[in-house]
Amino acid sequence: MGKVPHGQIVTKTFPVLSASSTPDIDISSYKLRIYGEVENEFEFSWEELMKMPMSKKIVDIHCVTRWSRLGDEWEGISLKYLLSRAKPKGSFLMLRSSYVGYSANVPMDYVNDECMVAFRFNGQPLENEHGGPVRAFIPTLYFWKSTKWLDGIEVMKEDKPGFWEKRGYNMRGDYNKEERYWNGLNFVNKLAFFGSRDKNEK
Ligand SMILES: Nc1nc2c(c(=O)[nH]1)N[C@H]1C(S)=C(S)[C@@H](COP(=O)(O)O)O[C@H]1N2
Ligand SMILES: [Mo]
Repeated sequence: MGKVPHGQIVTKTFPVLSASSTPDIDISSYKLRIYGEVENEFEFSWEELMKMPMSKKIVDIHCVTRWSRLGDEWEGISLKYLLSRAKPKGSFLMLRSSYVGYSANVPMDYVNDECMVAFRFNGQPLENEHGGPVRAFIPTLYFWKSTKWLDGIEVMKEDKPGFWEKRGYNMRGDYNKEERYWNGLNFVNKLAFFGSRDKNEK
């Protein structure tokens, strides 16, 4: 376990933070799309994903609302592995859930071996309210970057704000630098995106 970042409080509960209600995902029609600035665009079915190598990591998570959980076991497909198959030509990601219109931008510099498309938590299938059956897991950044009910990984040449980043959260969200809320860059983004929302975003 790493050290607790400045300004965080450790909890043993697992709060649910959702900007929407919890969607019901039918795995028989589920597709994970990897697209955008990539050499190989992919659409993986649930069956195809389940055949991929899975890894388990013991990792801490840090929410921008100041709770941290230490040492949970997360299991899923390495995001680095999935990206290596798509061959990115850009260095920023947008992690999307079209089910609820949520998105979060993540610089690829922050994608390490602990980042994954996650299915299991402490040995159990992820609960729906925590993003089950499938969520992004990006423990290198504040937890809002870990899109629940993930079905799209867009690779981008330029960084763009996601759902919370348009609403004043930090463009990067590095908890070691306490990058919580808006900064100069967010202000510019807010102006640029004011009134213009992605079609698949609420
Ligand atoms: N689709 C979706 N993903 C999301 C959110 C959300 O509202 N919708 N909230 C984010 C925030 S702010 C946090 S802190 C974590 C919370 O995950 P949890 O509810 O499993 O604790 O999910 C992130 N991913
Ligand atoms: Mo959060």
